[in-house]
Amino acid sequence: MALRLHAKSLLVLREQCTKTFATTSAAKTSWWPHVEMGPPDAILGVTEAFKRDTNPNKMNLGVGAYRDDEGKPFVLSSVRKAESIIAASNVDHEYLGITGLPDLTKASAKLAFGDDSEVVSSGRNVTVQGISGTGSLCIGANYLSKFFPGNKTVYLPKPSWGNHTPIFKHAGLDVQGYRYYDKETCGFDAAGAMEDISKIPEKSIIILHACAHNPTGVDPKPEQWKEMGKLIKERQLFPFFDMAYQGFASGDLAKDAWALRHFLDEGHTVALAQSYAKNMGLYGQRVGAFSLVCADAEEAKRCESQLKIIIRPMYSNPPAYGARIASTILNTPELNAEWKKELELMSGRIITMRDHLVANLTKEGSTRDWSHITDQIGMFCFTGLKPDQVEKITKDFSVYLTKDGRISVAGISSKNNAYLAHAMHEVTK
Ligand code: PLA
Repeated sequence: MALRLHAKSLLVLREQCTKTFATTSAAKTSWWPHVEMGPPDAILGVTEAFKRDTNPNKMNLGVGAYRDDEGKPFVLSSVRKAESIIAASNVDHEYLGITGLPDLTKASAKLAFGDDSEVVSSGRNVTVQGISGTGSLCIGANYLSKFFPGNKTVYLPKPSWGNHTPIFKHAGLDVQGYRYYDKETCGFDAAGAMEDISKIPEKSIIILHACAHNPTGVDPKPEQWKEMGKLIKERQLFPFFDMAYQGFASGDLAKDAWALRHFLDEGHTVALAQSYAKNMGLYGQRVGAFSLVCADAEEAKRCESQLKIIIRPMYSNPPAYGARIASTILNTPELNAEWKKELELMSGRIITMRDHLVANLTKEGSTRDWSHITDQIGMFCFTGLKPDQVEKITKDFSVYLTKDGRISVAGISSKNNAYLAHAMHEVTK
């Protein structure tokens, strides 16, 4: 059946091509008559629509990009200072090695696993620079596709970041899910998650959001992480942590890495994707890292050699500038201290915006329970707005968010918080 269909579509394609090539000699050759218009991206497409809107009150709560309280993009002062240091140091523009800037990858491993981590001191990790979080996930996905010895299926929390599915599918892995979010409580569905995880076929891959789960803003509590860790061990699953928001959830880098470090303490060997987009505000610089924690240093060396073979044909070697900024901040004590304060400032402003939003909704006279807005953590809030309410709030108030009802709290300011509350109340009352 599938074969017949395939043969039929090939026939149509051949007819279309013949038509194209049979046109007058002056006509441009078309190779792509069969290429259909694709849908806009679920997250970045929201920004495109926002840009087209002329309403002066418009709000972009789609993509997770931090704004200051004036609603402006925010460049960290630690980043500015790192840039001055780099400018003054007269660096050249030679290629980095395939695995990136060593000062960055070493510091990234310590940032994730801890300064006194046994993993780092024993050399059990291989850490390579990646093109931000997405590119680091892609390196991991391609590595697993090629070398994972078990069931090449990735289990994602339901829901997960929208780009996870295509990243793993494009690498040739199967994608399935496990229960995670409870719509009734707007919280973690612990019982559902544990039940589903306990049924995942042995030796599969499980994706865990290290902190500040996207899109729900709902993280398991330490006790629940411990239970998940045990189950994952029992099922012999391979945990792949996506840590795109370290420091952005609680403002504390170590606290946000707790779950990952707990898994390591329990003897799990894991994969990890890190991003400096959010916590250093280096969105467009595309700085990140991919790590594999192995059984020993010798295994790590072998895996590193294969990661290089995967990276080389994709983009040869990673970009240097953003890597130098992140590395300078991580490796210069004064800048590091300043960065930590700025993380507290950013995560603190987000928490304040959550509090104000709930207060403003109450002022509007909303009688709904909005406590999940303050219970959830990190950049995003899963508001519970239904697709028709999302459509209405965008159409009537120029408030842009993703269809699943997720808002980037980092995009709200003191100035437009009340406007958002008003709009949310109008579409939900
Ligand atoms: N992993 C998760 C869970 C993410 O939310 C994001 C970004 C990434 C990885 C990758 O980010 P990076 O490649 O920029 O480092 N999610 C954003 C942006 C903030 C996006 O969709 O690209 C979001 O709005 O969901």
